[in-house]
Amino acid sequence: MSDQVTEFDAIVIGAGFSGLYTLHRLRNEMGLKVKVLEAGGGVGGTWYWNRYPGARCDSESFIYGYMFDDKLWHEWEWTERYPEQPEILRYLNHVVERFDLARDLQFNTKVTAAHLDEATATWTVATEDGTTLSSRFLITGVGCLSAWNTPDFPGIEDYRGNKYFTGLWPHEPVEFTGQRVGIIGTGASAVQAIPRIAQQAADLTVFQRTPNYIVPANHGPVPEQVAAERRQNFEAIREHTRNSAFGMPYDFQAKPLAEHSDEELHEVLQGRWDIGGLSFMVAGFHEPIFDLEANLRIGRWLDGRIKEKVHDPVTADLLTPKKLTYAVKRIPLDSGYFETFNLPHVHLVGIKDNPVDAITATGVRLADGSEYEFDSIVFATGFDSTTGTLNRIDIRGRGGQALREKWADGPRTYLGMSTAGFPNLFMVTGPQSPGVLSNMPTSIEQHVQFISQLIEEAIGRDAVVEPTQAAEDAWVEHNEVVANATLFPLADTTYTGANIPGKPRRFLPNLDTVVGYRAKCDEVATNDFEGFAFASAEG
Ligand code: N01
Repeated sequence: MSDQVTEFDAIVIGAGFSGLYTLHRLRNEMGLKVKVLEAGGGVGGTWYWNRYPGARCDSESFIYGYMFDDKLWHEWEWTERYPEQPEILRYLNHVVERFDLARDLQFNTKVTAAHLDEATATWTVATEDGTTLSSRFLITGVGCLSAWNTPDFPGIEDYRGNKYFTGLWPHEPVEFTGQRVGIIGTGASAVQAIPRIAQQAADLTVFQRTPNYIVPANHGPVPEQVAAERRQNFEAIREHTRNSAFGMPYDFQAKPLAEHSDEELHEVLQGRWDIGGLSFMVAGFHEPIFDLEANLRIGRWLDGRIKEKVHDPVTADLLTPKKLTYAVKRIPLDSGYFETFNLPHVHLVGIKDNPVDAITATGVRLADGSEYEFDSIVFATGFDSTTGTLNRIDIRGRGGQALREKWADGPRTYLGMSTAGFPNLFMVTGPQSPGVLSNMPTSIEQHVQFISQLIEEAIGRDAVVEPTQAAEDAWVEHNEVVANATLFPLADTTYTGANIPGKPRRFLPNLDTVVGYRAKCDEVATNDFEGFAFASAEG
């Protein structure tokens, strides 16, 4: 330990998309001494842990990657329309090699605390193995979906069968052949996993709390002609992606929804349905985000698709959302999800009004006393999204204030990248930035570029930098105003924190859109980093 370097210009927490690009930017381009600390045994962040069957990204592969380096984008060939989890890891390892990042990545190192020493304006970072390191700047690249949500089901520890968590899947292959399997949760992860598990299991029971609208992925190889056109149009695609609503190169329909007859609407929606993917929404209509009747109109059309796919009317009805859902809840992408419920060995159990009472030694018991026996249970119960991972680290700023205490009633940030009282601390895709409501690599690149500009400015002024209280207050209020102009806050979702018992109900992502948020950040940078205070590093 003694001859190891422990003092850095910058420490980065996390070696996913955020951490890798931050390292490249700060070390390779700005010449800083940087260390990246990563809890996992390799790069990937959420992709390192989420290895469940069927795990792949719902953003299309041609936009799910870094765009800051033309050569990197051109030299990497994704094999299919959506990148599968193992391929994303191969891509990120290629990035590591390409930019010589490995020497400053430290794996199997879980950060437990980061405390500010105000006198020296340094951060002291503690890890689970008892090591401490220090740095002038601290950047969190912890991702929005890294704090697994394991519901507090009584008896979970006593279950004698195999337990799996989608967000913490074993590295070795998991075999369900011949087994009775139960799965709790029907979010985006479960929608990917269920058809694959059903192929192996002798009997599969799906416990559903809330049904969701789900759009076909239409996964498969990308035709060579399409790939060639994209290669030719890379610069236009990049511009479009960066200047779009959700970090995807699509635009909403120009003609208002209300001006469509039912026949015209059917034609547009069927066209988008046949193409598949998240573009169903982001190249569809924007009105359902703001207007309940418009939202329910799309919902009714989607109800019809569920009825077409699911043969048993009772099951189809159970799979059909009964309240505001479309667009305001993350749309999972489907590769045979609904059809899986037509298989005789697959059963759907609604648990909205009959919740899980306990996990027993042999399976699941519901509130009405009914019991189910399983060889394996899969918990696809999601994440304490956006704030969970940050709050699990004991981060303390000025006066020893804990970040989790400051955020006890919900996160307070400026631009989702900084928070008052925590100088020289920057968050990539933090709360109140577009985060999970955008194609992550697009947002990550923009954040890292902004943060590194700010760090450069602080170094140039020999200063510590943090947002003013006034700028933070205004940003928090602005986020609420923008969110409250939409239907998003009305739905019980991960965006509002409603999936985690006791979590304050706050709308977590910023809704200015990727292009609007980027414009705001650019304006801040142009106006001498308006809203940030630079103080002498001497204290
Ligand atoms: O988690 P979720 P996820 N009792 O929170 C249920 C990203 N992602 O891992 O809806 C019973 O969506 C819960 O029910 P309800 C994507 O951003 C990306 O599937 O809260 N059930 C829900 O059905 C996504 O948004 C990709 O009522 C309980 C499920 O568990 C995010 O990850 C792929 C329960 C959790 O669904 C999270 O998706 C997959 C309880 N106590 C995921 N607690 C790609 O792009 C929770 N549930 C690849």
